[in-house]
Amino acid sequence: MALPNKPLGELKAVRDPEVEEREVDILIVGGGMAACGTAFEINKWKKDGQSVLLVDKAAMERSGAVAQGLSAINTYIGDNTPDDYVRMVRNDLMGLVREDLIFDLGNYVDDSVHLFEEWGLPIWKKTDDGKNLDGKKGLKLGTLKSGAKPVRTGKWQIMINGESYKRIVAEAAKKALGEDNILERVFIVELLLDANVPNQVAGAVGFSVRENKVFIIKCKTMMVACGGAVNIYQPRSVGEGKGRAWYPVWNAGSTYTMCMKVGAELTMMENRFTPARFKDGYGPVGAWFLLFKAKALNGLGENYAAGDVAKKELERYAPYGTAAITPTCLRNHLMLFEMKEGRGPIQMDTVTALAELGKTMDKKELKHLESEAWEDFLDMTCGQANLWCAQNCEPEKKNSEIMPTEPYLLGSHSGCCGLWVSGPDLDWVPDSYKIKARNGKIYKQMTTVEGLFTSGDGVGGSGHKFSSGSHAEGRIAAKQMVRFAADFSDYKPALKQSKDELVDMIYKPVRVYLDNCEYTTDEDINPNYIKPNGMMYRMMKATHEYGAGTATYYQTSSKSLEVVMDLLQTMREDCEKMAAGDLHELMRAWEIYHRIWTVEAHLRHIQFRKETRYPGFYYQADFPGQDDKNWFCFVNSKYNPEKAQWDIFKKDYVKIIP
Ligand code: SFD
Ligand code: AMP
Repeated sequence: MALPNKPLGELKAVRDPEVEEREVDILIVGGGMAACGTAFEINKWKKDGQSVLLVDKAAMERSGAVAQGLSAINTYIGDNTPDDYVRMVRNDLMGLVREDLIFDLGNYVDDSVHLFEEWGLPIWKKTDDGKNLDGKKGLKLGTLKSGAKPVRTGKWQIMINGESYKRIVAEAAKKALGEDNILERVFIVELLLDANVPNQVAGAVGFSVRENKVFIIKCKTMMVACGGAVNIYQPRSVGEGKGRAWYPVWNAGSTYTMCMKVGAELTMMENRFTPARFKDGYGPVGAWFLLFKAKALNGLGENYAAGDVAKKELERYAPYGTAAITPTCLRNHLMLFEMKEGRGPIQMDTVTALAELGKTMDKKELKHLESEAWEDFLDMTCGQANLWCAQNCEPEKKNSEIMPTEPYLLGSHSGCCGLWVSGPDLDWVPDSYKIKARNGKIYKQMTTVEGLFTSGDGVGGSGHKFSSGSHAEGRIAAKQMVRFAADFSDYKPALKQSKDELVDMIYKPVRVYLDNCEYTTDEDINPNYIKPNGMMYRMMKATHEYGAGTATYYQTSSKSLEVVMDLLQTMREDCEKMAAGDLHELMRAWEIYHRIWTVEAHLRHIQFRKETRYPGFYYQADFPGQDDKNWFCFVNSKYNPEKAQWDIFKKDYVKIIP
């Protein structure tokens, strides 16, 4: 259960925290879309006596990427087919995806959307004469499940009134799992392997950000769904706006770092998402491009994406570039091309789009259309609406600038980095996509570490799941974990580390602080330690300048990668000297630690893949262009926790859907 909000100021950390030890059958780490899916589903399948615990670093009602709400559900199959869904994702991600995972998800995702509607999420509906009805008006046409038609923006996306989306989904999850089986405001720091059974996950350790307490939790099986990685690169925002980013600032790569540190195989960590967004406010562009049919204009007022220069540029990346829908990275590439040629900045032509739509509308409908434009931001990125106000921007009168943001790592949106997981145990799934546990059985979405599952942003090679797909994946994992815990009901988790060793590890930054803080007059500056804030600046500066950040128009080179790798190595060593005076700072310390490991994995993968697979997301100066002959394959990596060594290698891609 959530602890009440703290009084003013952060709670000072003490040298020796309380320790709470727990043991459950199934542990869910994270409380976002995927984890809510698991929490909702698991009770239906759970065997008698099986216990479940969910741990979220924040409060589930507003944690994770959907915290602010969303204005669209980007994956709803509806009248489309799962085969076609695979083709769309494959093309958008330049040919290399796990088709087994995507096809499987395509069969389940709509059920989650139907549940959201049943729980009270307003989904816009289309009338027979082609009008859009939102909110309560939309409800009158019935539910999607009963046959009502959604308002499609693109082929896959549907519009919602989603300011309270996360609250609705979290409420159902909490109700199903029971408040007593949920720990909020507990940050998980590390996963723990079993002392006796090789390569079996046995638990996790973390701490409360509301009281001086360490939690040591043993389990038979676990799902880690802590979202993607944000703020691993210097954001474009500066000063007091720095807390603003596109993806959720509190997702710090915990999924990737914690799983890789126990030896789980990663895949496609070179992939990143650099979204084109409304400049400075990070407002989404999807509704503008797809629903309002707006065009992007270059600095000369030209619709550059429809011009000959763009056509020629896209032909270089055939067959993806020449497909009916240009992949997301190549849409960015065209934008960057214009900017580098001196034809920036790029504008979203909101004025023409609204004027065109308004031609067939009466005054009242037009007013409603304008409010929809505002609501698109207010539902999910309200800072962008504030910025419009601050800039006296009325979208029907003034266009707004768009530009690619800093890079993010994620596996559920328009990116596909993450963990290598088992495909479903079906005859059409290649053996190389199946991971067998020690009993010879296959558990879908299990990583290469036994008993360790992931979903949402954690699953690699299968982007474009978005909020609905992440929830559905969480539900799939729930059934698999129940099976795993039942099949291994005799297994008794045993930890390698003692209670004291784990507390020493988690509270080390606090003790470094307490031992040294009185040495200087300003506690942030000290020869014996570095604060997490300082470490954040160090990391961001290094990745920004050498790791294909915005500083270099997303370009890196072999030499730059060598430099950044060296810098990151030193940072990892210096993390031993991080200091935290209060619980918030302790969380910051562990977040930056997770970020450094995650971004190192990202850059190691870029370094290994000697081509530029995703122009517009990043460029390798010494290896421009795609090299299908040598690199039409996955890149996977594995960290060996015993030897502290990385292994990075190619893995075959198998085309399943013609
Ligand atoms: O406009 C720890 N997303 C969109 N999805 C859609 O369907 N439609 C949209 O409109 C989407 N757009 C969008 C989206 C996200 C954001 C931020 C914006 C716009 C501005 C994407 C989805 O939101 C996303 O795909 C899913 O939420 C991914 O789900 P999941 O479960 O993989 O991640 P999460 O929801 O962020 O949850 C993470 C959880 O982990 C917790 N956590 N807990 C314990 N210990 C730790 N160490 C932890 N670290 C993290 C978090 O608190 C959270 O609960 S649009 O761009 O297209
Ligand atoms: P975004 O707001 O950019 O996150 O986009 C939301 C959804 O719309 C995602 O499924 C995108 O892939 C899709 N999308 C955004 N812009 C375009 C575009 N110009 N063409 C096709 N699909 C788009």
